[in-house]
Amino acid sequence: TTLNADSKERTYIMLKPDAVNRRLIGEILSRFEKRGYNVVGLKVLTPSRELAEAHYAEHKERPFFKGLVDFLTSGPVVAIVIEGDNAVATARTMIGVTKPQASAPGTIRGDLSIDVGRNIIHGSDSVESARREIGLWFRPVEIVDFKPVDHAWV
Ligand code: FUP
Repeated sequence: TTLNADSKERTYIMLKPDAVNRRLIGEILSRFEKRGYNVVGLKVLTPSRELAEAHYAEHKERPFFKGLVDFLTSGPVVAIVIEGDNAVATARTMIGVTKPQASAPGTIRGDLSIDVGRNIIHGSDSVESARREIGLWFRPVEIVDFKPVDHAWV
């Protein structure tokens, strides 16, 4: 696996309660690791309503907002910070599009989901959103400064 030691771009990835319930954590995390990204933040939590609403604030006037927040707060999620070259855009490509049935096979949603309301994963849509979302879900001390080493012993 190639390690991109130079780029420190970060994105916020979240495995939603359906992914956790379906025991897809390892399957999904492994795709990012195998692609060459570093996991620099990782935790399991059941989000508060306040946190879920803040995360999806841009959708607060949409008809699906309450259902979306009900769903996100229904059980544990996995909050993840992924770091590496072009992390935001590449993660979005790996995830697929919002509607799983329009997501190509080979993408995470396209391989593992069929329902827009249960689309298993979130990924930040821009570097600016990533900064905001990482700040919402993580304290600075919960994110590591990961420097890939030369490979004599790993
Ligand atoms: P994405 O960036 O692909 O996660 O999509 P959006 O930010 O547009 O939507 C966030 C979440 O709202 C989706 F993951 C699922 C939910 N949603 C619906 O339930 N119905 C819709 O029509 C659109 C989004």
